Amino acid sequence: MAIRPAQLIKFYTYAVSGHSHRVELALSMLGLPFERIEVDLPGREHKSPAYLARNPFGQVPTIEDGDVTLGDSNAILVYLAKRYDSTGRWLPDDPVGAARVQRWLSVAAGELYNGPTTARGYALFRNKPVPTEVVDAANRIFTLLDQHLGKQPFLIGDAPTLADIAIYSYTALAPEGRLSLEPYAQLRAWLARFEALPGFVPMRRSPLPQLKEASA
Ligand SMILES: N[C@@H](CCC(=O)N[C@@H](CS)C(=O)NCC(=O)O)C(=O)O
Repeated sequence: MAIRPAQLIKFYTYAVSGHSHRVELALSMLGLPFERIEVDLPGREHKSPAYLARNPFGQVPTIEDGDVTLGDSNAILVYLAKRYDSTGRWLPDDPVGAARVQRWLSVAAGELYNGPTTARGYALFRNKPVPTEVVDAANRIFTLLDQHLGKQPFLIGDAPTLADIAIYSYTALAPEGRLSLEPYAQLRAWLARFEALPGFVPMRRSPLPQLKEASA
């Protein structure tokens, strides 16, 4: 019998946060009941004493599941899979499978963050040109992913795992960072395979602001 939460999982999120989208994907793909609580980031609610008590880093996402309060998207993915996926499909228990998933969680917080996530921050929230080194970092990780996904359908093999959930959101959002996925056919095919999975939920797309001309 599937293990279910005793109550709705409280999911503190912000609509345009890719880190939060990771968690929404996991909640939805694992079929878990949850309640969405929008945190007013522009109003700095994430730095209020009440929110900091939940997540001292003052960031979304955060979840509350009974007496468990947890921040950090990748930590939340691990928690949800360990707690509720008794099949071990999303986070294998064997040492090699678990390590392979962890490797991509590290990439999500490292190379992916330094490339596409950062590019989106410049383009969407700071309305600034994306620095060349950030574009280069994004293209390096896209090239690597494209080659890797030419060999197998999902990141650690034939079936999706937390690795795919962690890498999906900011890869799919690349155009919002003024980055093109056009050169990466295998990567685009993987995005389509991932989007066809049961429980997939799209992320709201944000229109890019007009780039401000450099003023004298
Ligand atoms: N390591 C964190 C990063 C989360 C993160 O950067 N969240 C952003 C929104 S996407 C945020 O809350 N930014 C506000 C801030 O850092 O003050 C995770 O994986 O959840």
